[in-house]
Amino acid sequence: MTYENILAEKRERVGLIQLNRPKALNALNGPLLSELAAALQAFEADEAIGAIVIAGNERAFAAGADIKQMASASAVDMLKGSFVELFDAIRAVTKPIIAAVSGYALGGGCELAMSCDMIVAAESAKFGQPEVTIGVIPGAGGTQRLTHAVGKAIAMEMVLNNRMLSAEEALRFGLVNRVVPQERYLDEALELAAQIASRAPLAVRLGKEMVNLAFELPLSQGLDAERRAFYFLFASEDQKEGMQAFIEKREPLWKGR
Ligand code: DAK
Repeated sequence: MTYENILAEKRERVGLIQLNRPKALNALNGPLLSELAAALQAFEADEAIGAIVIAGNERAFAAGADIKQMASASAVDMLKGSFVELFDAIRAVTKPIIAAVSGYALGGGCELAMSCDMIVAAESAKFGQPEVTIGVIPGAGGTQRLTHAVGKAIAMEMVLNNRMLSAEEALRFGLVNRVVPQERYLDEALELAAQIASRAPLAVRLGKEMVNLAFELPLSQGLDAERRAFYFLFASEDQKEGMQAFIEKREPLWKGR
């Protein structure tokens, strides 16, 4: 499939999606959001893909929703728009998604990064929720996921007063996994994704699902769900293969079954 606002390619078992509206700092307009959702769905359906990387460019991961498109929108336009479609699509992806962030990740761009499973940040990365400066609040997780990640004090400053976090601050507050030299951010994200894609696919899938459940369920229910998922993996061929390979001192050959 060819796209106009993103680039999508396969790098062995990793699906790489690059937002590609550089002149608008990758502002998330309707067509870009729809293409991103379609590319994610395509990689999710592709058995050869084990993990996905979403990146922008050096100057911007994404500077948020396209304000020029949004300025005259009605509440119903927003409700029916592609933003909701994209974030629903992301939630449906069972494969790990890594955001590779350089430059601005603002508003919906920060929310997009936070809706991924991990974030690799370049030294230049800047995270912020500036919606209050244009008369709204975050609408795609910027008050919720952000607060889970950085805690109430910093989230309040970001949401109420447009405090931006540098890459180092984002690391210190637990928003990102690692900060790497500028020229390495995409390669680091791709290498991390390739490593994860080389693990047992069903275990990776259930591991992601269970970590995400920790944000939804009380501890006792989360622990029960985890235990059931653990038992379930003993019904997989990959559990037999993984343990046998360990005993035989060889690399496992995963089937995803
Ligand atoms: N939208 C549209 N165009 C944008 C943009 C944006 N968010 N950000 C930048 N651009 C465009 C600029 O207009 C400019 O275009 P031209 O004027 O050259 O045509 C070009 O990108 C370069 O930007 P600047 O000239 O402003 O570059 P600077 O280096 O001076 O400044 C900046 C960079 C990132 C600080 C600045 O561009 C900026 O403040 N941008 C806006 C950041 C922002 O407020 N983002 C939050 C948007 S609100 C939803 C859920 C969530 C959302 C929507 C819906 N639903 C559940 C339905 C999300 C909302 C948001 O994200």
